[in-house]
Amino acid sequence: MAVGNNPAAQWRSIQNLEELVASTVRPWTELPTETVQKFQNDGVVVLRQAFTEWVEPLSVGLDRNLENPQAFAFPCESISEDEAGRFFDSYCNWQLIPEYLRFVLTSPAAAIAAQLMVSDTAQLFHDHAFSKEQGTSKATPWHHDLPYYCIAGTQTVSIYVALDNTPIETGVRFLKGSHRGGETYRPRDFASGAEYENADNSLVSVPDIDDHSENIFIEAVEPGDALCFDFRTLHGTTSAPIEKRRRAFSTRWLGDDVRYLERQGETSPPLNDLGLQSGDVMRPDLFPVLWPVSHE
Ligand SMILES: O=C(O)CCC(=O)C(=O)O
Repeated sequence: MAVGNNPAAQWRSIQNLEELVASTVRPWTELPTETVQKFQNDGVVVLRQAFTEWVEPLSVGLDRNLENPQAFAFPCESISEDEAGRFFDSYCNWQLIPEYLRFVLTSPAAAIAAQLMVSDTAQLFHDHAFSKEQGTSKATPWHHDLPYYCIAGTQTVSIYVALDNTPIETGVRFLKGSHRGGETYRPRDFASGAEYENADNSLVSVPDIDDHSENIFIEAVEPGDALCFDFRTLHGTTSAPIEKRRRAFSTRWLGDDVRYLERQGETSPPLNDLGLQSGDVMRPDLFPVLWPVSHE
């Protein structure tokens, strides 16, 4: 497959989503107050073994995604033929991959998201799966996720569930407190590291970040651990070679204050046809509100 993002299958495949949401239950898992405070303060926290029982089904789901990328939505390859390894990601597949669907509808992710965001509601934005194969030595460029997305708001979280053991050298690093910096950084292409074209002059370039400064949050993770981070928190990796494949399955969550935002440049996912105007609530028929559980 060519490097880059290739729209493939239509992700909006479920017609009776409301019914499905109403007929499923997402469990409550209480987070310690200190964990929520740490997330609010640092913009990132690790939850150890929060999703252990999900590692196997999510790995099966990701295998479907990896083996037949074109059968699913937005597969993306970030390694060209003259580079070693494979860096694959794909998003908006929760309606297409049964294991991902079960995770969003029945795992504690929604309850965890609501608590971390300090939000009454948790609305699913999308899922995003990643796989870096052995031999890949491509850095994930430093970036934060908010400007890639057609939304504005401060109550957001990605819950990035590790599916493999990942040592400190090749794990995702975060710049602690960067979600509170007030800047919005120009999105960058994962394959080239170059900035996307964007007419929005309020966006600034990501500054040089010292990978080893004391403000860096980096943790070795095991399968079932979750890295939870605000959409505004800067993150990236070094180019240390991947010695054993490292996969992760992430879900992206929106809280009470999030609204649609018409961006001036390309967004990723490219959700250009939502029929919304800046300031509108994100459509619950496409982005279901999964917390609170309606019939509890
Ligand atoms: O796994 C990676 O290298 C990148 C993850 C990432 O950028 C994200 O989850 O937003």
